[in-house]
Amino acid sequence: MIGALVATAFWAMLPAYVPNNAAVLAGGGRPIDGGREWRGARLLGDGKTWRGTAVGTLAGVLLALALNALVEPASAALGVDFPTFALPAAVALAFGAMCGDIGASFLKRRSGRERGAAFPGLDQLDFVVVALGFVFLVDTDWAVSVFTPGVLAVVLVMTPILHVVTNVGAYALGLKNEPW
Ligand code: CTP
Ligand code: K
Ligand code: MG
Repeated sequence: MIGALVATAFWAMLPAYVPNNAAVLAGGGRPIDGGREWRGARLLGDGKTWRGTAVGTLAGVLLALALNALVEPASAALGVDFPTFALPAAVALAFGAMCGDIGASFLKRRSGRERGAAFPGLDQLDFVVVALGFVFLVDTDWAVSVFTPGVLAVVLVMTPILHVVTNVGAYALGLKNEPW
């Protein structure tokens, strides 16, 4: 029962989990804010780039399409009724994750935090909250059927744990400048 909830939560959120990690690998180039400042600090900072955002979003969408192709064998193997992703839902999850991360950087700069500074709580949940918000807006019936209260509860507990583990791992591998 809990295993099925965890498996469903992980499957349904994978298109939102991958973009931030893909952005770390792809990042660089022109910052979204073009170097502009607002109220004495960068609008977003050099850590939010057009290329990272585009590649991150694309990676999440492609992952959703790959999961669609695997849905039958995966469901049969685990005995779980995994959902497929319509394109609008996939885009909402992937682009929502990137927007949540960008929004968090905006808040970090407003609160005097330099690029790379930690903001515990926000760092671990920003992308999930916006990804879920977007997908509930864009594909409401699908989102309501997939993200039941049980699945949502698992997402809120599991995401910070996965975030910490993947970021410490990326830092240890030298892919990321900070372990958060
Ligand atoms: N990245 C990017 N574009 C994005 C998000 C991330 O290019 N939309 C890349 C950047 O190279 C960034 C790295 O991924 O430095 C790590 O992402 P993150 O930790 O979110 O950015 P920070 O550099 O820590 O900046 P901030 O303090 O604004 O979060
Ligand atoms: K971040
Ligand atoms: Mg960071």
